[in-house]
Parts: sequence; structure tokens; C-alpha cells
Amino acid sequence: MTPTITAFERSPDGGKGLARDMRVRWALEEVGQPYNVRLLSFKAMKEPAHLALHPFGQIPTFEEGDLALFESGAIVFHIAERHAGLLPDDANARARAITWMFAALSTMEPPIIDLAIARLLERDEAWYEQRRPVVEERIHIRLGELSDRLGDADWLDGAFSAGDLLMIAVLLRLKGSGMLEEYPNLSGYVARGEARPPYKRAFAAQLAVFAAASAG
Ligand code: GTB
Repeated sequence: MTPTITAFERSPDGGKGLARDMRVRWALEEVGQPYNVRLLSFKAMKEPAHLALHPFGQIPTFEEGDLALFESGAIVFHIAERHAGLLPDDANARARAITWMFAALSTMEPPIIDLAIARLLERDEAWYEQRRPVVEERIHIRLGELSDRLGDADWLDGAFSAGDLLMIAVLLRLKGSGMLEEYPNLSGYVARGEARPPYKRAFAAQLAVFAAASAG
């Protein structure tokens, strides 16, 4: 059965692949699972039909038969469990890869999102210029720690896994900010992820949606 995911009808990221459907698309491409996409307006995301799938009225969601999921991390985990290619067979290696999935979403992503929100919504606040360096410092600390752990390895723990997929998806938010570029091994790590053909296919698919919306 072909799963259906949801994505923005018109992503505010301008086709940069920063919305969280991108990580789900990438996971599906990695395992070779074709998928359908249902595009949603901001209004439709808050209507009952979508709220029945996603309690917070967001994208992405994932539907396959009678299974409906929300939360990009849970969706990527589900894909990785049901298909070969994103989690190692060895039980301990698999547990470590899952640990990296959680690290991406619960340790690395929050300060990165805090900065994005500050830039987007708090720029006009009197305290913005005081808060910004504090938020940036939190990101630097985490990037430094991650950089130390990655060292000169290609991936976080052996072969490419769902842990790398989520970590790279999270780090991509910093691309071009100058912060990621201060850590050449992390920049290289992100570039290796972007160079993977499944990533390229996923990126092209979301860009095509943006291009079509802009043309229409
Ligand atoms: N924890 C959830 C998950 O991982 O799935 C978070 C889902 C989420 O934040 N979804 C966002 C959404 O639906 C889209 S991805 N927002 C609409 C709403 O809440 O009403 C976040 C996102 C949005 C825009 C950009 N961008 O423009 O660069 C990047 C990321």
C-alpha cells in the first residue's frame, strides 16, 4: 500500500526543503518506498479533517492503510523499522542509531528552533539583541560537542542511519548562517547527506511543489 504524507501547499521556506515533510520524504526515498503527498493550506491544517490526523494541526502526517501517524521523528522511525536500510540489524547498533534520532530531535533541534523563532517573531522586541547571543551560544555549545563526537567519521555511528538522516535534517536549518560553517567536519557531514541520491530526489520533489505553487 502506498503511504500518503502531508506537506505545505506553499512552503514558507521558499523551496529550501526546511519544513519537516522533507525528512519524511528523504526516509521514504532511502528505503525505496513510493509515496503520495496531500498538500495543505494553512487553513486546511486547522480544519477537523486534518486535526483528526494531527492533534496540533501541523504537517507532516503519514497514512498507510488504517495507520495514521504524526510527528516527523515517529514517522521516520516507523519507516526505518518497517524497511531495511535505515537501522542496523545488530541490536546494540540499532539502539545507538535510535539514540542519535532522539539526540537530533531533543538535544540539537530545540536550540536551533529557538533561534529561528527568535529571528522570525522576536526581532522587534526590545530584548531581542540581548537574547540572540544567548540562544546562539547554546547552539554553538551543541555544535562543538557534536563536532567533537563526529571527528573525521563519515556518519555518527558506523553506516548511515535514521540517526544521521534526522541529525542532518536538523543541521540543515543552520546552513548558510555561518554557525555550521565554523565546524568544517559538520559542514562536510551535512554535505554528504545532501549528496545522497535519495536526499536529492526528496529535495527535488518538495521543490517541484514550491515551483508549481509559485507558477500558479
Ligand atoms: N514536532 C513536529 C514534527 O516533528 O513533526 C513539528 C511539526 C511542525 O512544526 N510542523 C510545521 C507546521 O505544520 C511545519 S515544519 N507548522 C504550521 C503550524 O504549526 O500551524 C516547521 C517549519 C516551518 C517553516 C519553515 N521554514 O519556512 O523555513 C521551516 C520549518
